[in-house]
Amino acid sequence: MQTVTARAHTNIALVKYWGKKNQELILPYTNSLSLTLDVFYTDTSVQFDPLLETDQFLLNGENVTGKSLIKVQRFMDLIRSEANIAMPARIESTNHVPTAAGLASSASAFAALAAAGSRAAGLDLSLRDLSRLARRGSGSATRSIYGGFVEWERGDSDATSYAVPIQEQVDWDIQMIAILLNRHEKKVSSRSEMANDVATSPYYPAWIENAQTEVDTIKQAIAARDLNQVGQIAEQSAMRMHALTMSAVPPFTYFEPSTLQAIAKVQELRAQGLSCYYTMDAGPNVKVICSARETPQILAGLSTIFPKEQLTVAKPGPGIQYLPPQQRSDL
Ligand code: 2P0
Repeated sequence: MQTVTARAHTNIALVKYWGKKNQELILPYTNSLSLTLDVFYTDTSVQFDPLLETDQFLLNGENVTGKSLIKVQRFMDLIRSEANIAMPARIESTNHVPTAAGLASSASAFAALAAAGSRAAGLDLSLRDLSRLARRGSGSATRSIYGGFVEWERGDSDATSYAVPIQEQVDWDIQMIAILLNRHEKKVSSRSEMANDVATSPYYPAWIENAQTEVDTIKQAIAARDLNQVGQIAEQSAMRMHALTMSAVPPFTYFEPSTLQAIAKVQELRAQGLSCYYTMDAGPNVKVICSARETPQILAGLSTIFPKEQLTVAKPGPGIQYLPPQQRSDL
């Protein structure tokens, strides 16, 4: 059967997804809203092959086994069942995202696998159905099907939980600076930590209650192209999410000392009149929301404490793309 290659870009949530009401279907308690980025992406090729005994998965040229392979095989089972085929597949992924360092590699990984896998199996899914399929691999992947600003509507069933584009072509000045503080694989997965926070944080009901207001307000701010309002809500949502980890049993934080240093620097630059805001995901790394116009000054400020190699500028990026095999970046 034919080999299909897809590219998906990662996304950073401005209003975070944190907690599932259905673990199996990955249905979240709340809506979330993200910005897809241009520089972090995954290329994935899938070919179904009746001669294989089992699914094979190569990530960055290395054979993947164990839990990660099982997660991918289960996802491929969803595709096989929908396409009514039984053949194993050969899957090759190249990640242009620091894996598991809090830069949401699972978002681009499962979005790319959903797109390449479904098409290689002969399915021709709509973007909405691709988003629903990607969701079954990883919640944040739901949003990586689209470019620009994207909302994940939580829905209440497999059929009604999917992403919708809010502003695919971002025609105003907003971007991010990713501060890479730690490349190492995180010790506590977002999947297990968010489940524990739902179960044990006394603040979880308040998280659910506030989320919709944040989504509604940030959508107005995006429509008004108001960077300061977008940034304020993003900071609020990030800090509330991290407050859930700190208020769980046992208490936990993804923050490292350098995370707090970065936050303090962003606050200092803002006090100097620059429009910059921070957000953190399930890891210590900090992403700074700012304009391209002020990025040189913000980079200069950040580089007083972080080496330039740790600072990556990312612009709004596109949705899912299919690539001819020769366009794969690693070939
Ligand atoms: C988000 N994160 O909205 C939130 C904010 C990290 C912090 O979605 O269990 O890998 O696969 O659904 O999507 C990261 O968690 O978790 C995430 P699963 P996922 O981007």
